[in-house]
Amino acid sequence: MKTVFSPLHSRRDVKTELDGGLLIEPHEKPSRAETILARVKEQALGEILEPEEYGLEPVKRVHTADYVAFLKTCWQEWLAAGKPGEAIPAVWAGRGMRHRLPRDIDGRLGYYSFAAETSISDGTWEAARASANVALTAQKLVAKGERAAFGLCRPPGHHAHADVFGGYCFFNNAAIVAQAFRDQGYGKVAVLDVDFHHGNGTQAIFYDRNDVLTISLHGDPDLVFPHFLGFEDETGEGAGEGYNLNMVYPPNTPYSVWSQGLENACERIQTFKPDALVVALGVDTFEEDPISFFKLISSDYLTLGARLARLGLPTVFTMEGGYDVDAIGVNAVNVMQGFDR
Ligand code: SP5
Ligand code: ZN
Repeated sequence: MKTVFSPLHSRRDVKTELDGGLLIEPHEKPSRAETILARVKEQALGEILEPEEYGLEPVKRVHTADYVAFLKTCWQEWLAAGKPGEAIPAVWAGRGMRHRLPRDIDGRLGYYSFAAETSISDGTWEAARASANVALTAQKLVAKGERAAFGLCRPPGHHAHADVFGGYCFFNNAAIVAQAFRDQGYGKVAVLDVDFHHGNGTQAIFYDRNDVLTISLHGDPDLVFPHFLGFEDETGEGAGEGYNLNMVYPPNTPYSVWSQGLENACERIQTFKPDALVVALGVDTFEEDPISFFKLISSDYLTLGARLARLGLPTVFTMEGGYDVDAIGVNAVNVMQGFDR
């Protein structure tokens, strides 16, 4: 399988993540992508390509123009306001307040975000743009006839809504790929999200549509991030009713249990008969992941990849989460090797 990778990912290198009341070194850090790339090379998975430039048009098919413009200038606005640290949202429109875009940067950060753990600094915009280009280049490879392609995206994307960032995500790479397939004439697309966390952004973007099926297996949002979306009674709305599927699992879930959800997902995908599949691939389901609570082991990722291959669909993988950097390369590449085998 071919891998798409951009060295520009390293332009996102924030120093802070608000966690446990402290500003810690971020879980979502450059070494994640470098470790996966090293494993791709070590295993000779296949050719490694740099992304092509697709501009902002395919990004704006799923994100609003004002949100994209905000991300572009956010860091400069923050600096211009004379703030000493990294840009961190700290105020939101709570219940009873107005969802109105303020002029001040603190207000604007809150308006365009849903969580405070995702700091912004110099280079975040460039890295997020490159990450979307990585995803779109992987999509193009598959549209041109590759059976599958690995978009080694960083930063990740699946938590980003049309106009909201958070969960380390800015542009929803999986959604951008799904929409690109649609815009190129693929009639139906399925997005399967196997990251430990709910793919809230992807769900929200396609919630009222029946041309993109969204499925996510994840830790119970009653217990973990993103807390306010991802429950099993969220099944889609309007034309999209029946085209969103959430499966939630408790702490210590092993592959033997999680994979029953995967089977459900695969059956739903087969009924849907999509023309392409996007896999939002997080490996934070790993037993040693520092912020998650599932118990998948490294060999499970080979089994996962093999199962996805049996769907027999043109498939684009977008890299999402996974924070045990020592194992992230083996686990992510195992999915690809299981798929190719
Ligand atoms: C793409 C992705 O996987 N995003 C995840 C974002 C999770 N953000 C909240 C993290 C909270 C971590 N708290 C960890 C406490 C562990 N002791
Ligand atoms: Zn995750």
